[in-house]
Amino acid sequence: RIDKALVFVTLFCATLTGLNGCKNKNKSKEIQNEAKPNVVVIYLDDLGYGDLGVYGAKGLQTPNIDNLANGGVRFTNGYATSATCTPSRYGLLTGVYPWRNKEAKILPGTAPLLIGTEQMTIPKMMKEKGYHTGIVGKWHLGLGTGVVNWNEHVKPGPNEVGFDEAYIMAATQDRVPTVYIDNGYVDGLDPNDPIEVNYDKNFEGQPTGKDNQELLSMKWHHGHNSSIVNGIPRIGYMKGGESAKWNDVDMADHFLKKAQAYVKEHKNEAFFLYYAMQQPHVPRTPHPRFVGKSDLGPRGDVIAEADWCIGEFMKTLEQEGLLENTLIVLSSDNGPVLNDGYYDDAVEKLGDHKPNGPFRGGKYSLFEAGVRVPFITYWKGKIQPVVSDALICQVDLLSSLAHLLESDVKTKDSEQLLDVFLGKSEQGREELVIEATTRTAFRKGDWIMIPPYEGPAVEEQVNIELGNSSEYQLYNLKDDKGQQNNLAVSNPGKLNEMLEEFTAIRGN
Ligand code: NG6
Ligand code: CA
Repeated sequence: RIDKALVFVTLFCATLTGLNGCKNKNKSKEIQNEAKPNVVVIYLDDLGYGDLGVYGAKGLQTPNIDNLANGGVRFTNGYATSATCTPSRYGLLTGVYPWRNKEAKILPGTAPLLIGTEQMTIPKMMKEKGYHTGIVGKWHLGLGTGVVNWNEHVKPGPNEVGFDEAYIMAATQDRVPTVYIDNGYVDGLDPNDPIEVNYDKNFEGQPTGKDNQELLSMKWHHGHNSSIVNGIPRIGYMKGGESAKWNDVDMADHFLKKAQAYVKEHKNEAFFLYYAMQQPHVPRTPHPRFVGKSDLGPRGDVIAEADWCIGEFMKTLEQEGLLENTLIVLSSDNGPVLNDGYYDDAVEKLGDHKPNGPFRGGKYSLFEAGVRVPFITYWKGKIQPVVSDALICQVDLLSSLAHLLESDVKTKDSEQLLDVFLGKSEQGREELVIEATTRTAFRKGDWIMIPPYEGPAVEEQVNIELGNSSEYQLYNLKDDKGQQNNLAVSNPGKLNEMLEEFTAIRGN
């Protein structure tokens, strides 16, 4: 009889476990969860410091991201490592300053994998701790080892540097190949219509943005005059792969569905998800549901679209009962740009919105707005709402997440600042080296020092001040957020101190 009763209880428990019913089982799951929270990094592309409601946006609403910020830590001194995409993503995932790698520049769609397969990465560190790891969205860190055949297994790529699952676009929305890649295989490819990609020359007889303006639904301003896909001229040439080509206006929904499916599939194990959204990078192609959602034209509309996606994604976490057990980090890979190569009204409809917030410069710039980005952490029940002025950088996530997971992984450049990320401490970094198109500058405390660089003061095509000058520049960001008052001449003591420490870190 006792045996029978036991069997019955066990069966009863087994049945209820799925419905969160059996106490003992749940307890062990709780203990496991306590030590192994899920981590989600939501990474936007070219979103500026001032582009969110909570950071002062005008003519555009971002209620879902604002909710995260208002319920978590909103950083005012949060940095990407670099003012462009590839290097920032490299710094985020490897915990190594991108300027240490000479190849960490904006990559074409045919570039080889930038991260060494032996290198430590956030997903690798998490895998070592028993996590399942996934990426959905923009990769832009190179694929393969040289010449890639897009019709075969494309590797090495994200799967070889720590991601168990990878559903990506290879480079950017404005670069070929304009297809999704599902764990190394082009999604939806018809073997009878193979893909060819070339960044140097066109395939015979294929129309281009340069020669076939009549075929365009979006006009190029600079660059972006090679192959035409969905009426949009791109960077680079591509032939074939018709059935695999993405639909630009559906991209946000497509990635969202993949991110939601990933969560649902892995809700019963600890997971790390890198959700790398394409907005508001060019070409800005809001789904028709979002056209006109902002006063700012397509650039504002796609930010509203991204915000909606994040709201839907949060709903999924909530519905799956994962909110209390998931740390969310939201940031952007670099600062804002208006005209980045297409005519899309970003300049014309700007109104009094300030994508760069109070800062000078923008994408590509060594001034603050190139790298100072929205930075938010959220963890329901674990993080108390606060605005933090602590100095932090995306490069610090590797060591800090390692600490959270009780892993001893650490890199020289990645500081362990878990308490800062959790809003329990304001003791951030002392100093930081920032980078923009291979140039570097040095922040220490409230001060920033930009050494002299050759090159134009303004990149005319995008109308952004790059930070180049023949003089040293020294600013006190506390009183001078907009970097208007160069103190290099009046404060030579500070300049020398900064220069010495900067040189020691840069090693030249
Ligand atoms: C630039 C492109 C720009 C954008 C950028 C990469 C031209 C003229 N400009 O070369 O449009 O694609 O690369 O942006 O082609 S990033 O956010 O991925 O770094
Ligand atoms: Ca970017």
